[in-house]
Amino acid sequence: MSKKNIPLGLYGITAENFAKGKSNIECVREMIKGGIKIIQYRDKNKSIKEKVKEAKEIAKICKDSGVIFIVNDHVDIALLTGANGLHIGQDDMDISDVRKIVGDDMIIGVSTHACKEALKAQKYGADYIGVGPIFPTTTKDTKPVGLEYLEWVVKNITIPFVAIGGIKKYNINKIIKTGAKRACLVSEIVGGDDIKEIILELKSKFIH
Ligand code: TZP
Ligand code: MG
Repeated sequence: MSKKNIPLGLYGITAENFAKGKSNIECVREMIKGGIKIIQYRDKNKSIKEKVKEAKEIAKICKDSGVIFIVNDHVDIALLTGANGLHIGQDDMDISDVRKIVGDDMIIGVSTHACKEALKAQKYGADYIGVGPIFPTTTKDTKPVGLEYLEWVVKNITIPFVAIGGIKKYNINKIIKTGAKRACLVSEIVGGDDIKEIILELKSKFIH
């Protein structure tokens, strides 16, 4: 299997604010118990010191479980923790500059909200893109792009992509119907009373 394989199915992201008192570490452990194979460490509130501590711990948990570990925003933390990947947004460094820093083996993921951003990410060497927010969400302050953009990506983009934003148990079928093979549900998973149970239920909806 390529070192850059992006697993099909669910993509997990930490979000302590939505996790009903559970820590990021606890959420990661439960997501892995549910069978999630790729986890992104994302935290917009903690100090760098706290993020480094947490990221190191999550990196170890992921490594011990054979789960792909991605760091959001921080190229330094990704390198420091030996992460498999770095996830960046549209206002971050250019992909080609990130590539120069992280080398060829690290996965680079890029959030996209429009066709031209997806094409650009693909052209400049992203290993996967995030596609969304598909539906309205309170987890991120970006306006929803709708299913049409996802449908366009399914038809026109050849690198792996992950649908994200406002996806819940009750609407994930709309995502799957487009032909998308990967989805990220942030608050629906970490905010669940039983994270493992929710993941098992969601996973059963993906037929590969
Ligand atoms: N990027 C696009 S939408 C989003 C991110 C990180 C948040 C998605 O969170 P939720 O709770 O699944 O709507
Ligand atoms: Mg970012």
